[in-house]
Amino acid sequence: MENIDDKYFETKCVHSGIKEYEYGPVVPPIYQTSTFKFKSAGHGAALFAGEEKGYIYTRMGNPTVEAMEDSVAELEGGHKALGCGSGMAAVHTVFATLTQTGDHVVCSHAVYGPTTTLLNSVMKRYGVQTTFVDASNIDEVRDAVTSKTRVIYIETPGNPTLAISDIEAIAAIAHKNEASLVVDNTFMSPALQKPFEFGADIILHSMTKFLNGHADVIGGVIVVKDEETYREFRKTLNQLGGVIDPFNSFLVHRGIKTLALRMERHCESASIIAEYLVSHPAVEKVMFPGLPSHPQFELAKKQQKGPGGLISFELKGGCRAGQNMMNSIKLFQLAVSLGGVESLIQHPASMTHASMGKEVRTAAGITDGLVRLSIGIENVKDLMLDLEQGLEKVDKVRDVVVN
Ligand code: LCS
Repeated sequence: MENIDDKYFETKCVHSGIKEYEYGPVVPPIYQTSTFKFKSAGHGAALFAGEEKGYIYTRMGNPTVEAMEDSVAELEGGHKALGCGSGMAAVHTVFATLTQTGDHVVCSHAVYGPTTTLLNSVMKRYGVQTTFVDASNIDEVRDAVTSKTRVIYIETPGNPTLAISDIEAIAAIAHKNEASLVVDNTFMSPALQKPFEFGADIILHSMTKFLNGHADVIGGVIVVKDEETYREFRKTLNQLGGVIDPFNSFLVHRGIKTLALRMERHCESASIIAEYLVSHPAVEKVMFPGLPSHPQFELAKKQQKGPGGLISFELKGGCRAGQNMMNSIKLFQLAVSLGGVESLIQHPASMTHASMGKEVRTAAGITDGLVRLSIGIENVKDLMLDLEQGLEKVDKVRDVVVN
C-alpha cells in the first residue's frame, strides 16, 4: 500500500472517527448532554429542516456517538453507521426498517437465540413471516426465497454452532430477488471479516462483544453503504429510540483502538485450545472454523482472515459432563456474552439459546451437550491448565434437564 490516506487496518483502529475538537483533545470528549442549545430560533428551525449541520438532541445525534459510528463505518468499509443501545436494538431496527406486513424473511438457523425469537414473536405479530434454513447449505437458502422475501439474514460464523455461510453466494441470491442481505458480523469483527467486500448490503454488530472488547458495555451498531439507506435507518432508529448513549460510545471507541491486537490473540489462543480439545479423550466433537474438520473450513479461509475466538464443543458425557465441567472451571468465568478480554464458558441450551425452545434449537444443531467457550487474551497456558482440571471432573456430578 503506497498511499498514506489508505492506512492499514491496525492504524485505522487507532485513528478512525477522531476529529478536531475544542482544546485539541487526542480522544473525543464525552458530550454527556441530552440536548444542544440553538444560537437562535432560526438556527433551531434550520437544524430541524436539515438546512444546517449540527446537533439537536442526543437521540438524533451526538458528537461522541458520531465519532464511534464513523470509526465502525470506516473499519467495515461502509458509508455510515448507526449506534444502537444493544445488539438486539440493532437487529430490531434492521427488521423494522426493511420489512412491512406481508413481507418474508429468510434467516439462518444458527443465530443468537433472541434474534430467532424476535422474528418468531414481535415480527410475526406485525405480519412478517420467516423461514429458517441451514444457511451453510446454499440450496436451502435459494429454495426458501419467495417473491415476498425482502431480507436474507445470516450470522457467520453462527452463534453457537459456528456454522459458516457463503456471504458472496447468498448476496447473489438476495440480489436476484431484490432482497437485502444482512450480515451479523459480531463473531468476526471487521478485523477478520468484511461482509461488504462479498456483497452484503447491511452489516450489524453486537458491540457488546469484540468491538468494545471489555465486557463493560451493552451496545449495537448498523453499518450501511449509501446515504439514502442511512436516512431510512436513521428515521426508524429515531422513532424506535434504541440509541446508544455518549459514555458507552466513548468506551466502545476506546475499545476499538486495540481491536486488531486483541483479535490476533483471540485467534491464536483459540486455535491452540481447539487443537487441544480435539485430542482430549473426554471430548466428542469440536466446532471451530480453524480446524480442517470444520465442514466449511475452505469457505472460512476464503472469507475470514482468521478463525475467531469462539469454540463450541461436545463432551462424550453429554449435558451432564458439560455442567460438571462448567462447575469445576476456575479461570474461565461461567457467564454468557463473548468477545471480551476475559475467557468465558457457557451452556447455550440452558442459557443464550434457551428462549428458542428445544425444537427450534434441535433444528439449528444446538444440542444439550454443547458447551461454548469465548477465548480471552490471558496467557493460553493458564487457560489450558484450567480446561485440563475442568475436564478431569466431567463425570462426577448429577444430570441437568433442559426443556
Ligand atoms: N448478535 C450476536 C451474534 C450475538 O451474539 C448477540 C448477543 C446479539 C446479536 C445481541 O446483542 P446484545 O443485545 O446482547 O448486545 N450474544 C450473546 C451471547 O451469545 N451471550 O450473551 C449475549
